[in-house]
Amino acid sequence: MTRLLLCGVFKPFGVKDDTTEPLCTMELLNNQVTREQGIHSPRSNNPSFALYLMAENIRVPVTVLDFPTWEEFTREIDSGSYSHVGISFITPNVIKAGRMASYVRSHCPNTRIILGGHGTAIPELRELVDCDEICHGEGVSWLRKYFGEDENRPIVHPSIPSAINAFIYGAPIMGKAGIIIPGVGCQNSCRFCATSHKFDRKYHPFLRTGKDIFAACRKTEEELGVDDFGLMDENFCKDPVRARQLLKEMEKKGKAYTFSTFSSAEAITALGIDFLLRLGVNFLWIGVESKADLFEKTKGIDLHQLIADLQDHGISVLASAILFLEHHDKESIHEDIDWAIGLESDLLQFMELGPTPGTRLYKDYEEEGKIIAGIPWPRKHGQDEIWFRHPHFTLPETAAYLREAFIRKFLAHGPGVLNMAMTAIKGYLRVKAEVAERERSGLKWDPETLRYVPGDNAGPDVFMQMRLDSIKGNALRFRPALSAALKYAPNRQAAEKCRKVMALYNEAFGPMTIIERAKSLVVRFLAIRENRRTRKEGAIMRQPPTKRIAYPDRALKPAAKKCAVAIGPIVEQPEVEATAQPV
Ligand code: B12
Ligand code: SF4
Repeated sequence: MTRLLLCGVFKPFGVKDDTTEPLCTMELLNNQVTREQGIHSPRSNNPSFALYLMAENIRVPVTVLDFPTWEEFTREIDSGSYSHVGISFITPNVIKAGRMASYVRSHCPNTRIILGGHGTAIPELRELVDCDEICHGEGVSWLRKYFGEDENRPIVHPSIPSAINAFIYGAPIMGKAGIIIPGVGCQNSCRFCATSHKFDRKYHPFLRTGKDIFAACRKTEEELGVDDFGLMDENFCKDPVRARQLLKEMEKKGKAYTFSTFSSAEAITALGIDFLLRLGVNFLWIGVESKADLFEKTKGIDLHQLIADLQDHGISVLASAILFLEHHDKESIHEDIDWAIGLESDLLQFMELGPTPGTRLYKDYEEEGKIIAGIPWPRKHGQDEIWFRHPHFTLPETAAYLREAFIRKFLAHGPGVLNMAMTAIKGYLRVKAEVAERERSGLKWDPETLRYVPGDNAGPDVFMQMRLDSIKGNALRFRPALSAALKYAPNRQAAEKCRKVMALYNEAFGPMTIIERAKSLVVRFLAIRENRRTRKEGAIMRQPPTKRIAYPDRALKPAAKKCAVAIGPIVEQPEVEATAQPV
């Protein structure tokens, strides 16, 4: 009988062994964004979204095994239950994928091995990983075709949390968000971009309309009880029609969901801040890359102004910049680092230029003989040393530039979490005043021009009043963390900023309630523990918990037919319990 195991690669991540590297942990903020911020760095893992999306959308019985230990993986294989094993991996994890495939081959020789994910771009993949099939692109349609199913069936969106295992100052983060995956790929086709090239420099939508996205949000809200979502889309604002439909749908149904997403500067500018705010965007990741206007997406845009405007309206910005670009020498790299810090985004990611297979950059560098042979794949992850010949930098010195850049940002602007609190509270006060002013002067929202225009009997803006509640809720999430931010402030500037933020909270909401004070005390107490542990152990390593879900045989059930986001039943089998955290 056909039965598929879909799994990610085995943990642990981010340790020094022959399959992974210390700066390749399974964490976004702590590893790549709030790196070097110590106890101030928020911690979390993200589920491997692709596994759940694919499992939900094929009819053969599937089991998802996310973040297994080696023992959990081999136990699953030893059960002999699977005719097919699909392994999802990115390039730095190819050795792990290879080991898993060898185990399957030697213990279950009749099982077919399918590889998918970004790691499939590795040119010599078949030498490194024993396999039968490779899916180079989008996995849902590939698996449907492979198992002889209808490729064009509507997508069933899975209900999954955006992050798990989340902590701040050692305290568990209570507020939860769901993840929505509108599509994969991006048509902007920046030369270095792995995700754009993986999907043939095209956008591949799963949720084609705003209504589809809204339905996915509703489903996730019902199943997980969340109203805040990460929109896992490389460039969400690039499809303004769909974004407008989503707002229309939310207004019609009286739902003021909130969103974090990725978008390029030109697409954000085209939609405008009034629109984004009304839509509920409270966090934007913008690739600013470099002050040398190298990319179409930032050409002619005043990024400093754009980021300040977004922040003034309560939208936190994570800007990302690339180091070791071709024009960088020992002087200009510092100019670029200073420029990126000078944008004053809440959070700032520095990544090294990484020629990854499949991209135009890789092809050019390969032809020019710039890729250095013999560097193991696990080392090519972007947070340590570069792996190509740069005219001005030796490999070993590159890691220090990156570390320095993170430290400079931290010392200049303080903890990322404090910056986000500042944006949230300033934004709340500003938006509240703007809504009141518009109501006084009779302005109303015009969905055509995406502006506020004079209107007859405009009356109260009911949707923006709801939105204000969500902005307030977002701001209040940070309040209990502020006293820990103050206690461990890295310098006087950061401490002053923290006091200023606390004063703004008092101005907006009055003194802390008893519950807020209790929460704040708990965070302070847990922060002491976290701080002691950090001092004793150096960096605290948190591994993601294992998740195992068996999906039923949907071939026996009628196809979901109502709408693009059809809801299929998930039978959650007993999970392999979260393995003990190596804390
Ligand atoms: C979420 C995320 C993470 C999470 C981890 C999530 C996880 N559980 O693995 C965090 C933040 C921890 C993270 C960390 C890192 N990440 Co990351 N991450 C992403 C991100 C933003 C989204 C991935 C995602 O879910 N996409 C949505 C799903 C639906 O798309 P997908 O994964 O591509 O899957 C589709 C296909 O690839 C295919 N498919 C995938 N698997 C399989 C399996 C089978 C069997 C089949 C048939 C098909 C198939 O079908 C899917 C549906 O179409 C991507 C960028 C992006 N937008 O994709 C980067 C990305 C994957 N990350 C990347 C990198 C480099 C890293 C780090 C190495 C960075 C670092 N130095 O810290 C670390 C490595 C962590 C580790 N130890 O493994 C690179 C990978 C480049 C490459 N060539 O491999 C990407 C592409 C970013 C980039 N543009 O450079 N990451
Ligand atoms: S805009 Fe962003 S996602 Fe799109 S191609 Fe450029 S770097 Fe990639």
